Formats: sequence, structure tokens, C-alpha cells
Amino acid sequence: LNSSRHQTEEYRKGILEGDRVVLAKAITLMESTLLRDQSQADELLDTLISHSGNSIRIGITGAPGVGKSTFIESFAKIILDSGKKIAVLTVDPSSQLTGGSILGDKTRMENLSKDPRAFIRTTPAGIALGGVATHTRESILLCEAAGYEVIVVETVGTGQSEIAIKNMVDFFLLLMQAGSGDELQGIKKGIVEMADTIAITKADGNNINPARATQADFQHALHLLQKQPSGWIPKVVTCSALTGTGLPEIKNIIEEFKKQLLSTGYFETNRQRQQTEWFTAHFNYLLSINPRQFHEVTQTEAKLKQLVHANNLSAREAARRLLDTYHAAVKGGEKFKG
Ligand SMILES: Nc1nc2c(ncn2[C@@H]2O[C@H](COP(=O)(O)OP(=O)(O)O)[C@@H](O)[C@H]2O)c(=O)[nH]1
Ligand SMILES: [Mg+2]
Repeated sequence: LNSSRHQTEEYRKGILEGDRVVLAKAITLMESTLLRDQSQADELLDTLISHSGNSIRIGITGAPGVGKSTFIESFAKIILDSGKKIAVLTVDPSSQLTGGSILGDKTRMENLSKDPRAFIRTTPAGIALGGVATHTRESILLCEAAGYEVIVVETVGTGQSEIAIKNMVDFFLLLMQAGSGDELQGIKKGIVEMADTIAITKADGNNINPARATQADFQHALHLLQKQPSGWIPKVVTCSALTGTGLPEIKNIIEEFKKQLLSTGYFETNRQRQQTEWFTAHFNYLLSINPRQFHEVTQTEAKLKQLVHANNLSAREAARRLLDTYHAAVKGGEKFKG
């Protein structure tokens, strides 16, 4: 236990010093399925919570191939030029299956990953215990504690992870490209309604006019939608990650968004709501861990059954002992069977 305390303190120190290697290791700790690691993760997060929050959290979604990674790399340059540190967390529901998209992202963000003021992390969603993007919240807090002032969470717009991401960011950006017409390029309609801004990207070369036409379509569509609970009126813009056109405007929109929501108090309210939702979700997750996933529990259960069967132990006492075994397994760090 003492060495684990010591290790937690090392993590804490490294993160607060902005050490990217320690930060990456701490995120790996969060993702560990060992319960021992999970209690250490709990401890670490708890010591860092007071150092988190000083950032703008931006969710970026859009269909595969729409240009999210390219956009983020160009956008990150603007952020870095403005003197801020940026962390990019990619949630990739497909990466475990194909392995290809991680490679693609890495290649495209190669320049960015070399910059010491940037931190890039791809989480294959398949490894998460409690569903897509389970550990993204933890990663956001750790990055904030490490001094990253802009946090970008990239997710593929296939419908699995957007709602989860929307519930952990301040600002939600949807990327689309020209030629969508009425059908939404495989994007669920609800996602359009969640967007704080829609950017029609790849607005360069011959694509400028089609992009503007799509912009007008979306402006019209959004006009028909209800105002957001935040009071913010969603914007529709065009941009190009290749030429950089429109990117400073998007940065301005995000700043304006934050300013407006800070002034109404919605910014804080929203974050508080997200925190309590996380609390409830994690409690439900802990309750959902099947006790029989632990070897120790199933083994003890078999032994206790024999005692009960032979009338050597009361059924009530056996049940209580089995519960104790379960609690000990949770605390002691036994690995799940599965
Ligand atoms: N012309 C043009 N092509 C782009 C732009 N952004 C991305 N692309 C191209 O679109 C393809 C998919 O981009 P990528 O960033 O990997 O998309 P993601 O799957 O959404 O992350 C790549 O071949 C990019 O070079 C842009 O602004 N203009
Ligand atoms: Mg990508």
C-alpha cells in the first residue's frame, strides 16, 4: 500500500509538472481493468481534482473521412500560436476492429505530436469497461491538471459515442462536407441538434461554392430547430483545414461561446451537471459489477455451499461471509475473470 501511495504521488508530481510521459502512463492506469489499479486511479484523480477545470473542452464529431483529424491538426496550430497548450483525445470505436484508423490519425497528427505543447492520445473504445468513452472524462481532468488549456475530444460520428462526448464537453463542433443535401452523410439527426457549431470543411478549390450551398442548407435547417438550452444560437460556417480559411473564425466563435455562457452562468451549471451525472453513472457501474466475476467469490461460494449443505453453517451467515469476500475482492484488487 505504501509503494502504491508513493507511486500515486509520483504520478501527481509528474502531471502537475506537465510531464507528458507521466500523463500518458496515468491515462493507462485509468484504463486498467485491474481493480487495484482502479483504486489507485481513484486516489490519483481525487488528489488532482482541485487542479482541473481550467480549460475549454471541445468535442469534435463527423463522419469518417470528413476531415476531423486534419482539421484538428490545423486548428491546433492556431491554438499553439496563441500561446496555449492543447490536448487531443481521440475516441475511436472502430480502432480495435481494423487497427487502421489509429495509424491514419497518427500519420496525420505526426507534426502535432512532435510539439511539446501538444498531447495526443487515442483510446480504442473496445478496451473500455463501461462502454464507449468511459475513460475520456478521466483523461480530460488529467490533461487539465497537466496544464492543457484546450482539450479536444475527437469522436467518429457513427452515433455510439457522440451523446457520451456531448455530456463531457463544453462546446460541441460538428464537421460536415459539401454535398450533403437533405440526407446527413450518415450522421444521426439528433447529432445536428446537439451541435454548437457546424463547420462545412474542405471549402477549398472547386469545393468552395458547394460548401457555401451546404452552409445555407444547414443554416435553414437549424433555423427550424429549437434554441439550445444554453441560450446559444448555433453557428454554421465554412472552413478548410488545408488552406486554414475559417479556422481563426471558429476559434473566435468558441471564445465568444465561452464568454457568453460564463456570463449567464450556464457554463458552470453545465459542468456541475456533468460531474453529478458522472458520479451517478460510475456508481451504477460499480453496482453492476457482477460479484461472480471474481474467482475468489465463486470459489468461496462453492465452499460455503458445502458447509450450508452439511448443516455446519447457517444460510444467513454464509451469505454474509460471501458478501464480505466480494468486498475484499473489490478492495484487494483481484482481476475480473472476463
Ligand atoms: N481538400 C481538402 N481535403 C481535406 C481537408 N481536410 C481533410 N481532407 C482530406 O480528407 C481525407 C480524410 O481526412 P481525415 O482528417 O483523415 O478525416 P477523419 O476520418 O474525419 O479524421 C484526407 O485525405 C484529407 O487529406 C480540407 O480541408 N480540404
Ligand atoms: Mg480521424
